[in-house]
Amino acid sequence: MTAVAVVGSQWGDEGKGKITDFLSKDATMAVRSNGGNNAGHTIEIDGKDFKMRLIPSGIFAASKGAVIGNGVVINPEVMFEELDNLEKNGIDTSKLRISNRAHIIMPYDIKQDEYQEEAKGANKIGTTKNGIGPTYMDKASRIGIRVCDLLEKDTFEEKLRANLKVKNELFTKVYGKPALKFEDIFDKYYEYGQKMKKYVTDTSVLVNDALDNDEKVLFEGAQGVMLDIDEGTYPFVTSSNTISGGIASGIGMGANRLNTVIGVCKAYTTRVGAGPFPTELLDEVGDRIRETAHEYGTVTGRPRRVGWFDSVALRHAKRVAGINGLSLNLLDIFSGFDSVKIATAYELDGEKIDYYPASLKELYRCKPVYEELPAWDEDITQVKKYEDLPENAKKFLARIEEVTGLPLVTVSVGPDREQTIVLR
Ligand code: 2SA
Ligand code: MG
Repeated sequence: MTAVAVVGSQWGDEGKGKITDFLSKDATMAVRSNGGNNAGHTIEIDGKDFKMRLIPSGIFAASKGAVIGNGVVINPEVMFEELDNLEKNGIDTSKLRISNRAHIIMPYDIKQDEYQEEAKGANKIGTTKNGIGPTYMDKASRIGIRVCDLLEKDTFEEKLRANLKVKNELFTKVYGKPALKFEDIFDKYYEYGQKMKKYVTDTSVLVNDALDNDEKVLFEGAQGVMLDIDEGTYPFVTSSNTISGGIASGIGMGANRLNTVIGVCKAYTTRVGAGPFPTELLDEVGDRIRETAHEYGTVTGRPRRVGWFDSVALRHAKRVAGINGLSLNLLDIFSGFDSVKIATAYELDGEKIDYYPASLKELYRCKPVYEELPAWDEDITQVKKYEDLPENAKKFLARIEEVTGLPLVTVSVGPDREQTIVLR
């Protein structure tokens, strides 16, 4: 397999870092193609934790390059912080490559994210407030500032002046907030561009060349399919395509390039921020999962919403993202539970359905149809082989494969690299 993609198959935070780390060992290139610093996972290297938000985590292993593709939105400040931290710890960052077509998250985008959310009141999306949405808005309205623009002083000046006029009008007149000053942004961001220069190239050429040479390229998805701008629970989604189709456009390659799309999921489901969540548990079972698995945001510490495994959502994710293998995390959480549930269908207005409705109103009326399976008492955190799992754990996994129609590739029984059962 030369082109392998890892995508979140739920609402993000599925633990993509672990399988990514696992697969990057024999990849020559690691690529990010969507999102920005709204993503993030922690990678442990030689006993040190590295929080990766923007730079592909394959920077540690991929021999030929870690690529930030054109579909990514870049906050230069965050990127250089990340780079500095890596360098301070002796990690070689010279292999980083940044697309000249990627868009820059500007200070006004971060402000706009904040003001928009504030103005929504009770209807907040619950964004990460990193300016992701407004930057993709700028891109779609064709006023975005790309990496290549940052490198041309006159182009950058012209675009920044024009954009500030529009944004400041919005900030002062609609939101009643202060205007941003050209002088506070221009030099700083031009400097970022100069610092960035040595990494900048046409990354589409790099990635396509690697694939032409039959090298193994790992595509690192951010967020999850259910947060996809087109196929997720719109408008409670992020602003990029998190499905595998987003990889083709986010890197500049053919959609026929990908061989394998691994969907990462948990043995249950979580969601951060607002929006429909049919299998959500608002009871002590949900609290128990949250506490046992420590389901709190890594950056904000926000408690994550928790629910049972939802095969309706997962089958939707499988279809829209072309997932052909499943990597399941956190199976160990259910040790000591009496039983576990899997949603196999929904009931909508008294009728059983097996598709994921587009209408939010319908989604809010959906009641999951559950199948209940007995759990197990044994601690499974030291299990290395599938055969050694308790019978009920095996039955649970077999049922997940049946209801999703997907083969399990790995099952994780703990956070450590070694606590991974490889099935295929
Ligand atoms: P935004 O900031 O515009 O993207 O927010 C829009 C919605 O998307 C949700 N969102 C997320 N939810 C869970 N995890 C996220 N990122 C993971 C992390 C990384 C990952 O650990 O930070 O899994 O790739 C993420 N990013 C955005 C957000 O809560 C809003 O509901
Ligand atoms: Mg996370």
